[in-house]
Amino acid sequence: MMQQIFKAESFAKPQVMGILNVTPDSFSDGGKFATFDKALAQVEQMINDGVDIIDIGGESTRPGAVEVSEADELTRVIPLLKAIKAKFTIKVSIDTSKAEVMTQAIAHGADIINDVRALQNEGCLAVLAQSNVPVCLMHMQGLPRSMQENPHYDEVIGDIKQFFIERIKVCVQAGIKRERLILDPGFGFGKTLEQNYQLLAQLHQFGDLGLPLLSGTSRKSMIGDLLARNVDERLAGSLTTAIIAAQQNASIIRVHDVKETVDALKVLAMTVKYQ
Ligand code: 7PM
Repeated sequence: MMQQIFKAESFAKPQVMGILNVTPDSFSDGGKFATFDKALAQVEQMINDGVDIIDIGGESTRPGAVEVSEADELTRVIPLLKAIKAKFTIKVSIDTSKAEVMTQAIAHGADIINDVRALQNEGCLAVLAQSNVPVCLMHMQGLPRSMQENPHYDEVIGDIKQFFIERIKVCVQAGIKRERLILDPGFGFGKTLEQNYQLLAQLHQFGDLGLPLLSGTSRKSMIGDLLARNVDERLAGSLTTAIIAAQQNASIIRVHDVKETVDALKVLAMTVKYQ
């Protein structure tokens, strides 16, 4: 097993996706980048730090969160997407579950649609079928409001793999090419601490689906609860999870701390040729 994970040709350096949260209640940036100019400055900083993709999220999906209206999400996301595309040359991913937000995002040059609801909301499959944009299908058990109350799986890896197989089938039937899909087990979305770490340890098991994997653990409770650290004290834990995911062939690592993650992944990449 280890042999397979660490074989040099089995993984290239993953892409770093930098989180730009534009919701005022964003849990770890605390509304720091609430204004437009500050968001653009944050994008420029992430680009200088070596980011590959900027992920813009207009809807807070934090456990216990309430829903954001379509109008609010459009107002938060679309002008920012337009400004980033006008000012910089960088890939942008839009974190949304709403068909209308997806439509407008694609029309304004979004490079990836990142959907924590895996295109299960009304109209989403049809919107994506009419485009050629890659889409990240994330697994979530339950809904943000209550998903952490009592997560249950027969077998966490097997259950999530079944979910992916089903969503891949539905997407392909709707006219979304398989090659456009990215899979994400959804750390923290209806999983206990133990389940999150089992998923992280066994991420490579999703490799047989033959699609790129995205891993998003940055500053999450699985780190904070294990270490008893506040959100501003989770960097070491976050970097460790990024490396563990990268060693198992994750294609995209979604993070808050771009500079530090890029450094950590460069150190890892330097060892790959000797494995
Ligand atoms: C508050 C708490 C705000 C938690 C935001 C979050 C993922 C994602 C999020 C993920 C993909 C965060 C989460 N997490 N999209 N969006 N994968 N694909 O920690 O793990 O950023 S929101």
